[in-house]
Amino acid sequence: MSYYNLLIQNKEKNTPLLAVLIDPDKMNVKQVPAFVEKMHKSPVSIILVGGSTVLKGVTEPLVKALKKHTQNPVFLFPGDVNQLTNEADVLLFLMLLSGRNPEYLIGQQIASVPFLRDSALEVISTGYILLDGGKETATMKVTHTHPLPLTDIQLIKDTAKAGELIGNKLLYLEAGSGANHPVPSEVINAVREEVSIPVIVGGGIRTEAALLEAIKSKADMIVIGTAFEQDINFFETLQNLVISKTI
Ligand code: 1GP
Repeated sequence: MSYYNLLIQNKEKNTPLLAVLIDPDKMNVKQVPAFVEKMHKSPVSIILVGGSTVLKGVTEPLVKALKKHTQNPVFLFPGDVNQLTNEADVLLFLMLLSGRNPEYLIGQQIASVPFLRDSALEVISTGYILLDGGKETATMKVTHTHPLPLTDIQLIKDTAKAGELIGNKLLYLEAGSGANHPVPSEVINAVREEVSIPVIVGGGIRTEAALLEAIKSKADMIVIGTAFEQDINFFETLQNLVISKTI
């Protein structure tokens, strides 16, 4: 079964999946075994790998090391075409729906076709919506785009719906890595009611309370990066959460 079908099946359970985001610039292959050991004792079931700016050539060895130590699927979450590798399981094929920069709407996607044409990666079309997280994030700087304001829920819903109508299979609501505040639950709920495809939420989730908020608002997948980067023991705070481990 495809990972996308597993995500759809999981959506029906109304219990989110938890993913850890690893930035290949911030973890080296030697750190992988200890990281994976902690992850296996936590409810994290998916590993996202990617970043806004990642040095060429560092993603593939990292993914290879991860796959050597874990059965958990690795989803590429690339900031650009240089982060593609066949060592992963899935590619979140991102379209930056919140911005108006053609390079991140279609340019990088076309540039990746020579690689993808002969790749066995499962490609999942993903509408990426950058929302105001209270500070300037790397994604904003790299893509030269502005996030959508949280005050305009209608615009956020319309953007999400447009993504679904275009054919996106997933939506990613992003407050930005290291955001001051995560995507509020009313925004997650509004988008989830608007679309029928799974909704991923990430950015600025650093506390158990913030995570509980995302779980309560029924995000289909919750992504945490910085909190694990800063403290590998953050995994231990997650033991008793109601998280799905379907994947
Ligand atoms: C960033 O949504 C992810 O793309 C995770 O954000 O690093 O703030 O957890 P954090």
